[in-house]
Amino acid sequence: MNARSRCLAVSVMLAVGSTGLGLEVARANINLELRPVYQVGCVGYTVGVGLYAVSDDPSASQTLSAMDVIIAWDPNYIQLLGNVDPGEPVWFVSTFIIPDAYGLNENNPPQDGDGIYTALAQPGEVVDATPEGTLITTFQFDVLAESDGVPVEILATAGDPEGHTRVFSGDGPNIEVTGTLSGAVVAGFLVVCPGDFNEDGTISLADLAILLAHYGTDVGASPLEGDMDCDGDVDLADLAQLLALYNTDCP
Ligand SMILES: [Ca+2]
Ligand SMILES: [Ca+2]
Ligand SMILES: [Ca+2]
Ligand SMILES: [Ca+2]
Repeated sequence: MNARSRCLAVSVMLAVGSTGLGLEVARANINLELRPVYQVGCVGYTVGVGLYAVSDDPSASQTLSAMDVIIAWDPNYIQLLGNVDPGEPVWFVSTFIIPDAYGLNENNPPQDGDGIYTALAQPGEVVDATPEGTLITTFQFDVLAESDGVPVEILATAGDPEGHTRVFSGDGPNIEVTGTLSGAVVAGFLVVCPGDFNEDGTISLADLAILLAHYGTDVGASPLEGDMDCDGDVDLADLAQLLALYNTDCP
């Protein structure tokens, strides 16, 4: 039995199972999520948007062998710089392949607001998608302009001819297990006066107090909460930058 007929046989069995027994027989799927769901980046700095594969079975991981993921963003506000993989899993392929079959990757990384990302597991290996979510890769964007928030989306389909976002199971060849797709929002914050968190025109004790109140925040700190270097945390590097500007006025 070749892969295609095996695939058909599985579909037929599932169809018979669901109608014949009146049971909900569905292969569990792998959802794709972009995280964090919302973040503020400073104009001129880089933010990371993580692509996660999430088992939709809350009690069990599922395996995957490959995926194509179409992402879309507003290039007027954020610019794709590429993607950075975590140390684990180690992908065989993890990039925006050019040329792709759908006219989506006019460049690597694509710059015009859409692109199709491909991940392939090492030959003969599979990758677990856990219920909590497995980080596949992190898309890096430069924040170009101020905004209340622009979406980074995962599109089900795009391109000409039409390409699809697809996740392939590690259980066998050509078994698609694409679940739900959910995106993220990136806001752009323009830092007018670094260190002036209360926006009164001077860097003083009130600003230091704000920084200290948020000191130790690991992720999600806003640029007005003491995050001087716009990396989302409030740590010693931020405190040092504030102290270097302490008791000065905004330029
Ligand atoms: Ca494109
Ligand atoms: Ca101030
Ligand atoms: Ca920081
Ligand atoms: Ca830091």
